[in-house]
Amino acid sequence: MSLSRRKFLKGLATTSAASVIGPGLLMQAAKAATEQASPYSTEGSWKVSGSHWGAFRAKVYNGKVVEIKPLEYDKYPTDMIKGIKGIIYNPSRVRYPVVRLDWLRKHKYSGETRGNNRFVRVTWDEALDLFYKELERVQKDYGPWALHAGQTGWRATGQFHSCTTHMQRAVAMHGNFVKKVGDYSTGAGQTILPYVLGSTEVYAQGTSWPDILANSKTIVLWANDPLKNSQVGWQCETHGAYEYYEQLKQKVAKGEIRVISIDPVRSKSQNYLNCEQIYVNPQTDLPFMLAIAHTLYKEELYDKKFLDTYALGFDEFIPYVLGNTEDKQEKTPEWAAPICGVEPDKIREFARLMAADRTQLIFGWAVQRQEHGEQPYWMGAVLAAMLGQIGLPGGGISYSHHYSGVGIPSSGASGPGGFPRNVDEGKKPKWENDDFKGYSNTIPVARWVDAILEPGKEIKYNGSNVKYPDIKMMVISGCNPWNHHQDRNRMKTAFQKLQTVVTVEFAWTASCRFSDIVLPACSQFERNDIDLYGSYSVSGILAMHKLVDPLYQSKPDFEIFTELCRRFGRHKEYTRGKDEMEWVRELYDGCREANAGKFEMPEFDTFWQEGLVEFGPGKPFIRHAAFREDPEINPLGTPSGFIEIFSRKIDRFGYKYCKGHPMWFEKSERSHGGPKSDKYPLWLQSCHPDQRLHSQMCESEDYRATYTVKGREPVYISPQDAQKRGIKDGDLVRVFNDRGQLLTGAVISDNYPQGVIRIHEGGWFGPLNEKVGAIDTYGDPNTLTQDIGSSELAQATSANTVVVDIEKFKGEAPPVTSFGGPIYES
Ligand SMILES: Nc1nc2c(c(=O)[nH]1)N[C@H]1C(S)=C(S)[C@@H](COP(=O)(O)OP(=O)(O)OC[C@H]3O[C@@H](n4cnc5c(=O)[nH]c(N)nc54)[C@H](O)[C@@H]3O)O[C@H]1N2
Ligand SMILES: Nc1nc2c(c(=O)[nH]1)N[C@H]1C(S)=C(S)[C@@H](COP(=O)(O)OP(=O)(O)OC[C@H]3O[C@@H](n4cnc5c(=O)[nH]c(N)nc54)[C@H](O)[C@@H]3O)O[C@H]1N2
Ligand SMILES: [Mo]
Repeated sequence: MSLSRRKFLKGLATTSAASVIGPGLLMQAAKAATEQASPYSTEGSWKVSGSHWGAFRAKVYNGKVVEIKPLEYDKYPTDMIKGIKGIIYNPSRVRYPVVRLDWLRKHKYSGETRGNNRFVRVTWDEALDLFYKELERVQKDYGPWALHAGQTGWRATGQFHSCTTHMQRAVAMHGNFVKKVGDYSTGAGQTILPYVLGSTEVYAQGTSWPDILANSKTIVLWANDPLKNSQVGWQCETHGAYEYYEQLKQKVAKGEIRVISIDPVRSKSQNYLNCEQIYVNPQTDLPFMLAIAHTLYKEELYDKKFLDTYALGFDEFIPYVLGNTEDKQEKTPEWAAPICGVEPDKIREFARLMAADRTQLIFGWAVQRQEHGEQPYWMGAVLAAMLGQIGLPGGGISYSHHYSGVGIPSSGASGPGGFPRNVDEGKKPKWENDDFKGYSNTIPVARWVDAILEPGKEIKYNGSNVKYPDIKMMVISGCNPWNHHQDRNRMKTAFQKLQTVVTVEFAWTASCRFSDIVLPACSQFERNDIDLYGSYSVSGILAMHKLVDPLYQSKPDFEIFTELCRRFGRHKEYTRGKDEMEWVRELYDGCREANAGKFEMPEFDTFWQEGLVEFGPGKPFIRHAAFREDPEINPLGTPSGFIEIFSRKIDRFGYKYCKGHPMWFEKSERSHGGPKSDKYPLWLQSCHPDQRLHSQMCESEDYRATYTVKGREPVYISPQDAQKRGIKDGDLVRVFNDRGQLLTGAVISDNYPQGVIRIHEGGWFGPLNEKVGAIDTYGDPNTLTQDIGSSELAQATSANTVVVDIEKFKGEAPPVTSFGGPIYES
């Protein structure tokens, strides 16, 4: 035990008042165990840091990270910890500032060759001068409407270095730009639910797991795979939810709780919990749900009193269920069965089961990442209202329990603040022009490629109109648009129209390939930072020690943007005169102050040495309980204050695909007998990867090798579909539709039903060349997905509305082009 630690603990014993919860630093026993096991005695030093994948100790020897171990606090570390070292050391690192050859040497921005991956090395000063010159030119020749710096994404953890924040502050100090609203995760859900339940729900703390485990008799995992998706967190993940999954598994085994997974696929969670599944055809949850409502209504299993007290619009909705509206179609189980693939009796049985006792519905997000994705979320709330258990422990509805530790009780402590994203108060950008010339200054996040292709076009969005700005330049940081957006060939066409793309990255992703200026950021492991430990649990504050110096010519985003701001004399304002460690210290001290009297925190230096301050166990919480207790005093944030089964507001928008109450709309593409399935019989789901965070860690070579097939991303396929096409496990296959084609390696698995294949999102796009239509050599599912809005309401991504076919690849396979960085030209 270090001297300072001993002193600190001693001090604590004498000073801490009874009402004050003492800080838990790293548990002593656990720490002693690691000390014995090796860390502190062997050569090299051990440092604490954290990531989306969890907190860890890294052994640094001779300036190199040689070993990474999960922090002892983390009882359920993810396997992905093994991939972290490879994020630092891999051939795809962005090493030097580079500029695209044709953009630099030819005229008119050479959009036609953007993506050919040919780059020229330049000095930092040359690169930053060019970047600055382009910002100036765009503001001067056009205006703020021509610059899009608004795409955001999963960046790295760390409150100070959060790179999108750095980019957006620096660019905003220079001039205004086009921003985005919403995100790819929950675009449809977060737009519809405020009308229905009064908040986005998707990012809300949910009912505590202990209350669910103690009270639920049935848990419905609706399109939800928490075991897979809780491995990562928005901030450093504690993996505390896995303790509850373990308890749930035991309760399932003992028959105390029934868990039912509503999913076309046998998920990782289902396999782990050994629970039941109701198989539904992809994208047909609505007919299934309407038939459940029909059963609840006809069999009088619904809670009339709850609906009367807490909800509005049931009377306007139920005629649709009964077939007394325009479509004259009664939504019986017999009607639903051929569409959704669930037998009528099974639908009735499930409706009765949910109504019989305490039932907790827990939705995942993929089901709203599809065309008309607003509907299943709205309909989920309607079913929960009919069951009448909203606001009860272990009952009602959740849309967030698979995300970043939602459901782990929150400590109630305050987390640290961050680096400011905006121009300081009272200050104006260098270019003050905020005239967007009639274009919208904010666009729905997933519609930016539309904007590039059709500037000036007007679309409907959430009760208003959006007029697409004429984007000429993009600045990208902390996200990988060539991962997150849909329809690569359409993106290629759009990018040919852009004049300038600047990307700040440490990994040479496809977004770098399709850029003109690429600036090498260092990774999070090459700088000091501070993070909240547990996004929702607020379990503690974590130090993120710099492990090694920035590799090659890379720099922290903070330094890059300080240097950009220096070019227009605003660097001091940008940094506020503080360096990295001064910022980290200030964020810690601010947090310490905010928690004073409630959660005692040690001095910064002690914290920094120890690595973690724990806040102790959290307090239980029941979602919607206050509303249930008194809906007059604690109304929901909906226009009426009640649950809106019918929304007058949405009804008045007059939209075609989002009307006054939830409805079933056929999709533009659907497997299992739906549109286009005769040509392309397979549904492609692009779920979130089990062994990555989106595209992050795909560059990690040894770890990637643990799941690739013949060096390509796996495609999961049912034995029946494989057999029909003569595909064997491990074969190289081509997946294709009218939008594109890609190569992947087949993994045959009976977790998948006929007609369903999966390629995880985040596989690095590896086009054979920059031309529209070229095959993707690695397996990025967005080569095949559709780029359409969910509806006029949310205009969200519809990544899961796509059909494809697959065949065994014959002939000589092209090499994978995704990795290894640019081709350097002189
Ligand atoms: N088909 C399909 N598409 C999808 C989805 C799907 O389900 N299916 N899911 C969607 C969803 S929900 C999401 S959230 C998005 C995710 O899309 P993104 O958030 O765009 O994906 P990431 O791979 O996390 O991209 C983050 C990038 O930031 C870089 N980065 C990390 N740290 C730093 C840093 O400190 N400095 C700098 N300069 N760069 C850094 C990483 O190297 C990485 O390239 O994808 C969406 N796209
Ligand atoms: N390991 C890991 N975890 C992550 C992430 C990651 O990249 N890796 N990303 C994080 C982020 S940013 C997000 S947004 C979340 C994403 O969280 P989600 O969007 O909930 O996750 P997915 O894995 O895409 O899908 C969950 C389940 O939905 C099912 N499903 C898909 N379509 C349908 C349908 O039409 N009907 C029904 N009933 N089921 C369907 C799938 O088969 C799958 O089992 O995950 C987070 N967690
Ligand atoms: Mo997401």
